[in-house]
Amino acid sequence: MPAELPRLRRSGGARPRAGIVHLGLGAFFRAFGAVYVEDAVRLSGGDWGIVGVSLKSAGTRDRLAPQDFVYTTVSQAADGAETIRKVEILADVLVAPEDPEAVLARMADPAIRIVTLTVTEKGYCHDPATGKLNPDHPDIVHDLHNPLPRSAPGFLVRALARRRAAGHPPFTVLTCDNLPENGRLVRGVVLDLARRIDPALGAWIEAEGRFPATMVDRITPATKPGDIERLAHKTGIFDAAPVLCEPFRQWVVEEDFVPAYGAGGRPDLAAAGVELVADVTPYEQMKLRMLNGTHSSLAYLGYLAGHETIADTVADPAFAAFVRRLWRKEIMPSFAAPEGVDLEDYAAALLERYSNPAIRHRTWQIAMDGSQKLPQRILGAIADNLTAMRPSPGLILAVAAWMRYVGGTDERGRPIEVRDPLASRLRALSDGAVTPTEKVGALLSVRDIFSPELAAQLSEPAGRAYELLCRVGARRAVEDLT
Ligand code: CS2
Repeated sequence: MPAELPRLRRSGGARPRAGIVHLGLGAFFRAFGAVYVEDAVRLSGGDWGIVGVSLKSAGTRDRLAPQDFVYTTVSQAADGAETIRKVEILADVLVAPEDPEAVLARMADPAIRIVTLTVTEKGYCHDPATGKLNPDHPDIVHDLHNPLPRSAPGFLVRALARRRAAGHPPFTVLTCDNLPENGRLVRGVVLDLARRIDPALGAWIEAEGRFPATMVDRITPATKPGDIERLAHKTGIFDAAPVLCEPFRQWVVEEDFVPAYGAGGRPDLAAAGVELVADVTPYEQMKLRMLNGTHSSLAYLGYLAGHETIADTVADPAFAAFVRRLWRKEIMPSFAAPEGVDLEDYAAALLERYSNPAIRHRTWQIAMDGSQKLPQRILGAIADNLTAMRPSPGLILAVAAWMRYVGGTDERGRPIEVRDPLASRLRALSDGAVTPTEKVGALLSVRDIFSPELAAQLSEPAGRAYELLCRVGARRAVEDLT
């Protein structure tokens, strides 16, 4: 820390009174949900301070505590303009592995009416291919028999059990992760775990609990040490935990909160620009396929082609043409757009967002956890195209690029640091096979990702795409397709 600079601090007064517990206090939620909630409180009031919970490490808490849990967001426009904002909505930060009891006690407090989550895809301990709880997940096995949990589903279930025992209504569970039908998914996982612990608890959650679906969108690259220093020099104040983000943001939320609290059950999200709708599915499908589907495609192919960020990748004309083709020919025809949304406009806006040179969003960062992301981002569109007899050569090339990527060696023979809960299994399958066809066959046999039907249909075209990637490299393969 530049020792001479003063530390960021609260503008004055006490911390806000908490109404929300948030599980998974990463950069995304701090640039997104926290900002919306703070806007809603500024405009309409209410006790909606947020208690952030880190489920793994103490790093975020340790950086935020000396500045009273205040931090800055830096929104970076394409022309280089930056909007710096101080966010003061965090009421506290807890670290679950240090003190799970404190987390449960907070979640059981009736002042908490909403629990929001950004625990990433793998945090739901589900099977990505089916969306159902994985009862063999080590954290779930632990949480089934221990009242002090480790997993996000475990904390939700054990906290809801305490509220039921105390005669309080449940909190609304508001998931903000990029999962298909995310509300339904988290509800299914919670009910399954609750029933295994106590069927009566499961029945109570089923009757009283609410799990609205959401569509969340704001590109938030990881903060690097250089960003922290640059901001300190620019503002003259040291913030150890700033978050960088793009100017764009969109939050669509299903209007389905725990009724017992009436109008006091949520902040005035509409005032803050949140779209409250009866059915989020069309928005969610649009965002997962149009944005996240092309993000992942560009991440694997771009990484293999030697591009460091998404902006670098789409600055390459071959990739810009490729992503336009993906949208128009393979993704847009695969789903029904939300009413009133023009998908051509949506795609054009996405390409502009990707091209923002101020946002250094690494292909490597987006490539993480592909086993948890592929089904909802890419495989769903391929499956729907297959049903409609529409070819998906670009999406299949992206799947083949993921297969190359998890093989762990890039096109120049250098090792790739693959981060994925299935990384070692995927690596072993790839290493254990010899020819491209055998490697593709081995990876398609992973049932956590590919259904047997899809695997059978992908085997031949993905084998060819993989072989092409090995022969001509990712950039040429992308160019050839367009
Ligand atoms: C990205 C997303 O890291 C990733 O996998 O695709 O985090 C993406 O930036 C956000 O969903 C944008 O809203």
